[in-house]
Amino acid sequence: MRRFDEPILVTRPYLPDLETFKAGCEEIWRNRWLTNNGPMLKRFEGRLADFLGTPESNISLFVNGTLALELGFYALGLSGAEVVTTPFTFVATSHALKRIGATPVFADVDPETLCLSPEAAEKAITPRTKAIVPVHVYGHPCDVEGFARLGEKYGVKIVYDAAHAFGAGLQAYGDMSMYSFHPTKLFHSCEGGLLVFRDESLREHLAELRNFAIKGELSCVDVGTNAKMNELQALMGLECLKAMPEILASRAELHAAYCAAFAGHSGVKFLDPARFTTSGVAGYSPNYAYCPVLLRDFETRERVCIGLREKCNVFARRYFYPLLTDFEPYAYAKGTCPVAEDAARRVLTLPTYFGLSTDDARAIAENVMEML
Ligand code: T4K
Repeated sequence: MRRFDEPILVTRPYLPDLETFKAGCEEIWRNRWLTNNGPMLKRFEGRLADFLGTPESNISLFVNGTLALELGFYALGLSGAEVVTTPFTFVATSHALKRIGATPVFADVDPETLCLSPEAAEKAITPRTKAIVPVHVYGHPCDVEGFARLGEKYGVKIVYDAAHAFGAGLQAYGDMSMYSFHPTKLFHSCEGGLLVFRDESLREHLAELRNFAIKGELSCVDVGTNAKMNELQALMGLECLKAMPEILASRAELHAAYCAAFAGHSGVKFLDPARFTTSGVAGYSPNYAYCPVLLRDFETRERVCIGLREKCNVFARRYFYPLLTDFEPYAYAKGTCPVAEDAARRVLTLPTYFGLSTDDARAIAENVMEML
């Protein structure tokens, strides 16, 4: 069993070259402009649009992913509606719905990706349903074609929580997608959130909503909030964006190293991140933002998770356990999604980040196998 001298955390943020970052700070100092739609923010929006191949008129930046989701849901008119979504996610997905007065209706997940299943979602649709909110969980692409069919058949919006999926090439799908730029994501801007939307007429409303919905000095057109990204965040995002190819390559390498190290072990099940990826045609693929494995049962998962901490100094995490429906605000749906419930009790997300070596990944895998 290998004990690491320094703690190995589930993730570490990519950090750009400090001297280049300082040069960007000097520019901010010269501008003496720190937030409220500043020049760094505009440059960052431009570079993101280029990176995604999406017009700037169809994207909008926010201070974090949660407020981006909340304002996106609000701008799409989902207040008061039922929205079909997944319990296998971070609490922010459902919190953002609840906070605008929508009701999350939970449907089960696909066992191979742990993303919302279109078949299960369809069964949960009622006349009050206005949207479906799937999550590209761990950066695994959802069955985007299946959801597009549901959107058309029932006339409901498809809004992706793509918090984990930046760089996976999924921006052309759904009415809207939200990317989180939190430091625990493979790409970040210290904190941040990006909305990509199909209807460009939303851009102006979203820009108002993130700035209190004030218009000029003399009018206020809606109940907005303060969700503006500041200039230092935008600078961090600009610098990290330069490294996206290396960041993506390192995640894919680590995923391959873990797969090879565990190859054929009956006690460790890998998901199928590329299950809904029609490579070459649609141009999207998993970004391997996280490395989840399913262990045999709850007791094994707990033993391995605690053993890694205590014996090996490795801090794997149980994303996403407890399941949302175990939490008080969503307990009304407890017991309704058996696939998600089983996965939450068996999942362990292993460390993966730019700077972790494939040798370290192999050593972590060997430690796990010794504890099975
Ligand atoms: N939708 C989904 C599906 C999401 O997963 C999230 C966020 C959102 C929406 C909302 O997006 P944001 O509003 O966050 O943009 C983390 C993050 O806080 C959260 O952003 C993320 N999902 C969630 C899955 O994970 P914690 O409580 O696990 O974070 P924490 O502080 O324990 O950090 C995790 C590991 O990363 C630790 O081992 C320490 C390390 N770390 C963390 C930070 C912040 C660093 O090494 N450096 C750092 O700067 O929630």
